[in-house]
Amino acid sequence: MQKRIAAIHDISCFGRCSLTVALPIISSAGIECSVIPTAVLSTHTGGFDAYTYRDLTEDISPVSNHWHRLGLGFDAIYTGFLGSFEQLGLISDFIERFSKKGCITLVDPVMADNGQLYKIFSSDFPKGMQKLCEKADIIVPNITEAVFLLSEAYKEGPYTEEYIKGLLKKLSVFGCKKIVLTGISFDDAQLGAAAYDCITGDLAFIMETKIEGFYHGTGDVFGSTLISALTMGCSLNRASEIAVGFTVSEIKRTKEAGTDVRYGVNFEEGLHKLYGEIQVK
Ligand code: PXL
Repeated sequence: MQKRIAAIHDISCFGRCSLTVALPIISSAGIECSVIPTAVLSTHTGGFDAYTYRDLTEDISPVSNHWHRLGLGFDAIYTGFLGSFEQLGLISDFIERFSKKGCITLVDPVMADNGQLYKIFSSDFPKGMQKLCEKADIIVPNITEAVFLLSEAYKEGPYTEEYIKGLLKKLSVFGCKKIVLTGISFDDAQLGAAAYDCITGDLAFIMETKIEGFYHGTGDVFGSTLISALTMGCSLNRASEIAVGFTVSEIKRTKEAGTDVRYGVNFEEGLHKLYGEIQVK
């Protein structure tokens, strides 16, 4: 039977992130993608002035209630950028209501990057996000989000293996089963992710050659690819390899084209590769 994912993110109308990334990637994997938009913005918040912002907090419970009455179910729930502090609780309730047995809940604690909390979030947001992470099977923080979840100070990379292992161990106390920590580096040449199984203790580093430049929406390209691969039955390590590989190849194409980094990555021209790669034989 065809798989179905509920993707809960904002719609940034321009700039390739959140739902404008999650929908096409999940669909290209052959998975039905239902959406709950958390906010509508004219652009994402990274580098554009005077973007519009419509908070959709009031719509979440009515959508959830309607879906409940329809008896809908999901093979995975994938959450990202939330539009208000209150949404943390509403999405937590949504997860309790809709995560049936076998449903994979992936929480991307989108709130910070490069050592900084996004300006639109209050300083108590990370504590609230920690509670939502406790509801997840898998969390996919970047290093900045990991230290905010742990109330630790941010350190610039490169990192030592001990430091990364320490972060993963501390994050695993939240009770999730798996963690994929993104944006890790052990030297100046490579960048990648750590895939950690909190139950078995298995840890894999998936590293690729670093491409200079900070491209927006890459976390969403990564998360959408990861949840698609996991939903189709890939192991954590295989799904992480596919997600790192796809994200890096799409950044490469964008860098070669010389596109403004705020415009996100050209993943559209790589989507045709995903379907075949994600199917488990
Ligand atoms: O890609 C993360 C993201 C999602 N949504 C909005 C953002 C960002 C990152 O800056 O601003 C609105």
